[in-house]
Amino acid sequence: MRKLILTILVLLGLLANAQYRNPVLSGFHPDPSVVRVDSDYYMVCSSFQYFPGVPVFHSRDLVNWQQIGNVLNRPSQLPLANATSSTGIFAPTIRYHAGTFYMITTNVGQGKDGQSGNFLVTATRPEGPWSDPVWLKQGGIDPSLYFEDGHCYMVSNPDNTITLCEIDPKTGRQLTASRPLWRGMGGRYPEAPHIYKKDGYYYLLISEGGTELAHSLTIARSRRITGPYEANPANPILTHCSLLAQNNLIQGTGHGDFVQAVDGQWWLLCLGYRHHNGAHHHMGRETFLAPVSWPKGGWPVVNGGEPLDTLMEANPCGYVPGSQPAVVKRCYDFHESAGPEWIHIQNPDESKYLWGDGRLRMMGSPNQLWHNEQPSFWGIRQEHPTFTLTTKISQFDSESGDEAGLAVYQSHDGNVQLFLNNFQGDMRVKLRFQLKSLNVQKAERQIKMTNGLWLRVASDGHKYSFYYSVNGQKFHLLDSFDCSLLSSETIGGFTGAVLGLYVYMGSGRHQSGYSFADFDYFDYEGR
Ligand code: 6LW
Repeated sequence: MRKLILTILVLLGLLANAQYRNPVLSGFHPDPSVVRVDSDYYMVCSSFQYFPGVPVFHSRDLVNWQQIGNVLNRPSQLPLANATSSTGIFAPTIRYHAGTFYMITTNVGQGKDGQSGNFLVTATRPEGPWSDPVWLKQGGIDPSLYFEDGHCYMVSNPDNTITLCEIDPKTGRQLTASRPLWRGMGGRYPEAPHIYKKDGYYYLLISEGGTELAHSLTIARSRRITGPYEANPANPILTHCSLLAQNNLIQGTGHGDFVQAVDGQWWLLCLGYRHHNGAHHHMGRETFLAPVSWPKGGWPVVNGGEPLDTLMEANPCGYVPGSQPAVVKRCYDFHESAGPEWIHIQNPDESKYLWGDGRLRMMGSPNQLWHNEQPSFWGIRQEHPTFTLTTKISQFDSESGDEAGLAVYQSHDGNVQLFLNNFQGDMRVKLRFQLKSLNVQKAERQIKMTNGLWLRVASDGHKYSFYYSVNGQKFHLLDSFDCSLLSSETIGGFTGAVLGLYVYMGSGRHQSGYSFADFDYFDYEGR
């Protein structure tokens, strides 16, 4: 019966000349790792300095993904005190073995005893709860797991060398010495290793070239897991650093994981980024999907050897053509839990975020967004180049120097704030950007707040525009900025834009209590 349904789905897809749009997970969702359990797929991504960490997504067709939770949602699993931007959680791997889900990753600069450290956590359900960390000895980043015949192998990249050891996943004890396997084809940063077994070969998929324009996927294989590994003569199996792909909107493709679908077809989920305004990307590294074939001779070929595109002529099993939404609306009115997609910068003080009764009351922090020290901030990733986001501040209990508003936050080194400021008892709306050592106030208007203040940020993919309104009907433009101001090329780092609410106590009132702002809603529409 199941076979029949699968065949019908495949035939329907062929008839429909199926296409899907890339990225399948847009916005700052890098370093994807994927696993299939029966007809369900689960994917995880990196989360860096944000809490909760390691978002988990579910899909039935590899194209449409829904976030079902976060692997690391307790401070005991994810200590992030003083995690600077782009430290914290690097690339995770998700695997499933004998009824247990495993997620293995690195907490950079924030691990056990303040060191970078690799650890794994386990769960019986992908949405959690996940265990506390089991710390591992082998260093390097981008750890991955491979299970076979009662053995559990770990690979990572200490000293820029893909290295293997056997571990006891229950205790974290290392059972065999760390053994170098491969250094790639000579590109910088050989990383992101994953092992798969097919037709008697162990395949070792890695990335090299760095997570920028030269990023590449390369592969080697061996009859024994411990090697020696021979490199694919046709490496790299994916890169957009080629004459063929140089003008492609998608760049930096690499860091991927294979998965075999229910119908036997293989797929790659990998990261890449979309350039806007020339050679800049501000939405971080996103997740792309591509078909993988294994022609005779046994080396995998990604997307028939062609570069990836935003429109892919391929048909994952179970995918219904046209089912990717063109418009995504997310209206949060704070009556219920805000959802797993909401993130804080570092570990939050939960008592500062009170929601319910249709408003979010956020207590201020003495730390500004550029301080890199646990500001009061709560937001979601910018997932669409074109979007509009509106919020309303209905109450601002403040003293002179305090501020509350909206921020487009790429890192502590690059963010834009649109905010209400108590200036010696007057209410002012202001716009400011932080760009490395530049801190510039761009606009200021004195306002009368009777019904509240509405703040809006909108983007057409090229610039961010910032508006305010005192009645919720007529919005006034304060200023616009080129999106490349917040790009990874301008600021650096591994993260992309996050859109959030924040409250800052510049007044010093925190010594006697808290300033707070009430936000009535957070209304996001992306295209
Ligand atoms: C990650 C590495 C990489 O650990 O960037 O693109 C690092 N690949 O594999 C941070 O995401």
